[in-house]
Amino acid sequence: MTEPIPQPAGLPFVGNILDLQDEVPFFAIGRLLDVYGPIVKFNIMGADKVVVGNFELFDELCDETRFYKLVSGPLVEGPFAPEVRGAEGLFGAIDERRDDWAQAHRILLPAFGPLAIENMFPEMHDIASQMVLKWARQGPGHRILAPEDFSRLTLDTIALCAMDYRFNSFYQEDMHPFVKSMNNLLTERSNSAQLGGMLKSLMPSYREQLKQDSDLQFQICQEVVDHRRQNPTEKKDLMNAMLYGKDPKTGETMRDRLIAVNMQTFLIAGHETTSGLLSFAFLLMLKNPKTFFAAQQEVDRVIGKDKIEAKHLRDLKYINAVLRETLRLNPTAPAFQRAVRPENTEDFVTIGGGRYLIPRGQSIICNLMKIHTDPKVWGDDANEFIPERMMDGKFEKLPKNAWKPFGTGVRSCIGRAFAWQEALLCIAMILQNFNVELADPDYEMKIVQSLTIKPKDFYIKVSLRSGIT
Ligand code: MNH
Repeated sequence: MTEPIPQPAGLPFVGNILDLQDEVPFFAIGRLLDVYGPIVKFNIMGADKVVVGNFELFDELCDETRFYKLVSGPLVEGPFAPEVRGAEGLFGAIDERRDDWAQAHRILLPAFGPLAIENMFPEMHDIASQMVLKWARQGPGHRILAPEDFSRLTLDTIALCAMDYRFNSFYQEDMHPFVKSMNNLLTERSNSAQLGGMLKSLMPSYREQLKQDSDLQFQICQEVVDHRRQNPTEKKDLMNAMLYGKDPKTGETMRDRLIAVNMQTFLIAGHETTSGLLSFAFLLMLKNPKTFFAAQQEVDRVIGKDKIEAKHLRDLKYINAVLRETLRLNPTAPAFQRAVRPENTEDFVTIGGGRYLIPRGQSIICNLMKIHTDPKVWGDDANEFIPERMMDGKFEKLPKNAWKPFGTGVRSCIGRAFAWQEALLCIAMILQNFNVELADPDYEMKIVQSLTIKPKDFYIKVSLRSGIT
């Protein structure tokens, strides 16, 4: 009744590593799905990986009664093992049964709620204004490397909103050491599936570098925690929520090490993904100029020349749809893992109507780009950028698990409302102030992957529409 999961023939010891060579490791997996079908298995250095790439199988894996998020691999091994780090952050926690995850989740959920996020609006506005001023001063001839300035924006925003810390990235040519170490860390960790990366990862000097990068970030976060302990404020930011928030279940507060690890998590998870979203949104709009003008007209209609306020954002229906459609085609966190729930003690379960056997403890990688472009859900124009399909009640009518760029279940993104407000505000402010064009009119999208994806060498030029608003 069951059938084997298709797997390309591999080599002894290294397994299928040669099938996975690509500048973008993620695309190599996409190619395997194109060749072998909606589910494929491969082996890297003795570890089996299963990848799923259509809606039907994914829908089944989203069932929280049967599957859950289980983290395995380099993210929780070696220097990143929880015992070594002394605390588990929300994102990387091995599973939802871990005490650190459960405590931080209960304390932080309200701190990321709608009201708390709206209170962060003035700080988000502050940082977005810095970017707009910089662009205005640079003038219309200047080539702006969009992903870089969007990274400045999202890093400065999360640091200001989460811990009242100013990186002041718009006043610096070079990216902050935190960003450099983070980029190293993310790229190198995802490259460890590559042949070169794999060989490198066997070298002690290289592992030492990874650890140093991570330690540097942790240290910066620890210093900010210490600083706040010594200089308390009334501010309702995430730092105070973590320092003083009591777990509703146990009445306990978070320990400093756990606070620092989660701060590091927010700085990483909260900045790359959102900056990628902004980059892809502009790229897709500029490649489909009608959508750019529709978005700009919406800003003119809803906000005009007024100062942007939180209440305006609700009425930006078209830009809202632009963001949804952007994350459908380019989910900036392009994959996540599901595994059989530990409550299930069977050695194997089946998926796909009994077709495929999945062993207990096996992580299944969900390839969002493939799932989000399944023609059975999205039709023959699944690969086209059409924001209209995400508005006027159509989004709500989609199958429940058709659009999942923020993950699923209890482990889904805690920062979703934060990212959304930040992205809407940033796009609105840019469109209100500038006309935007591709600096290289023939630019074709090239994607680079670290842990997230973003467009490579994507330059824009902007010219002021009138005075700055
Ligand atoms: Mn975020 C989890 C995508 C913005 C903090 N995020 C996830 C997951 C996805 C994701 C997917 C689930 C991963 C998994 O199942 O393994 N996140 C995004 C995207 C954006 C984003 C596409 C922006 C766009 N995330 C943010 C922001 C923050 C944040 C902003 C913080 C300020 N995300 C998290 C945290 C988790 C998470 C923390 C882990 C939640 C948990 O496991 O409890």
